[in-house]
Amino acid sequence: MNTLIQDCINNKSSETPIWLMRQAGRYLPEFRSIRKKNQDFIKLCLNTKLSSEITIQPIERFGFDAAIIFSDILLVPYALGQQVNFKKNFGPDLRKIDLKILNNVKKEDFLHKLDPVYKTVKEIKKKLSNSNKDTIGFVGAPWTLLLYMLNRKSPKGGNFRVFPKDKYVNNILMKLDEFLKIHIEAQIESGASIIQIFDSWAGLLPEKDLEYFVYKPIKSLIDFIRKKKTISICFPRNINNYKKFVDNVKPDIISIDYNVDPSIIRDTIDIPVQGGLDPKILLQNKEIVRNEVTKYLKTFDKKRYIFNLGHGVLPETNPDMVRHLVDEVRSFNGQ
Ligand code: 1CP
Repeated sequence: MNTLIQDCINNKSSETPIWLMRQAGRYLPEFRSIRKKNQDFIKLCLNTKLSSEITIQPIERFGFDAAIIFSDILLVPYALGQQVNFKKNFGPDLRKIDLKILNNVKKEDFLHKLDPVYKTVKEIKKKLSNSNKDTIGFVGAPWTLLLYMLNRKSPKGGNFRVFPKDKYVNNILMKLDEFLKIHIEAQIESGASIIQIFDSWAGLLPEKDLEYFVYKPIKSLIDFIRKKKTISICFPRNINNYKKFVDNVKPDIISIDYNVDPSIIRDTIDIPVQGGLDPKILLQNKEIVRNEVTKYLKTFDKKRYIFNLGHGVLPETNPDMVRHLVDEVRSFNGQ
């Protein structure tokens, strides 16, 4: 069975699919109740039973057209031997990288550490097998991972420094290229029908550094995903020039943030587009949500557009507003 997203990007359906970044997460009471009993976030991601349950929660509640695996981009640094903790009211807290450890990680050990994630992908694929919904696997882009690995905490609020393009940085980028491909391949073999690449911090880089840190490393992953005959989505958040990114990297689908004017994207980019709506809109009233949803849907006019946000659902979002959002998109489909 074709999925709705496949039909949409191949122009075989005028129905707009919808799923949301961070659709499985803290805004859902059913997630919070599991999270409360599982303080260790990495352990929770590596608990196949619970992570499968969390992945399916938003599908059961809202009927989204795709399930994104409940896991995290920082499981890759973790599986590469760097200690990662998620601290309350702080976010990720990483120990210093040890190049000796990083350069000696074996593929089998990496795959063994992340095996529960691949089992979750298999579970979700099985659950969705009789539906037209996609199973989305994902990775963090090399730049965003490098930033967390070297900065050792979130770069939020300008809390980071610029790195030289030296041997040390190149060594880490090479390792990331190698192991991100291993992680992508294992997710595809377990049943992921789409791979999304999150470059959440691409917008921190000056134009002159994009080729080295963003275009080249992501292109390498995209070419790999294409060889595996799997759909790729890229989310280079907050970059200034999406057209240049698409021309250089050539993903199947481009996911846009909320700072870019969607009509400029429509007029300059000719691959399928995803996302855009500011997640803060979901904190407003229903009329504002309707107006904003209509803006995006009218701009793309049912043409190879996947509804999503311009970043993840905020934890303070009322699930009733997400229900309203889904209903608005579905009712527009019927017009
Ligand atoms: O309860 C909690 O405190 C956990 C919050 C949480 C959740 C629900 C984190 C910690 N990660 C996740 C899940 C997650 N993360 C998913 C799967 C669920 C889904 O999308 O429905 C995915 C795809 C991610 C990806 C992710 N993790 C990104 C890329 C997307 C983005 O939001 O920009 C990034 C940057 C991370 C790092 C991360 N994970 C968690 C935190 C607090 C952070 C740091 C964010 C920051 O630096 O501000």
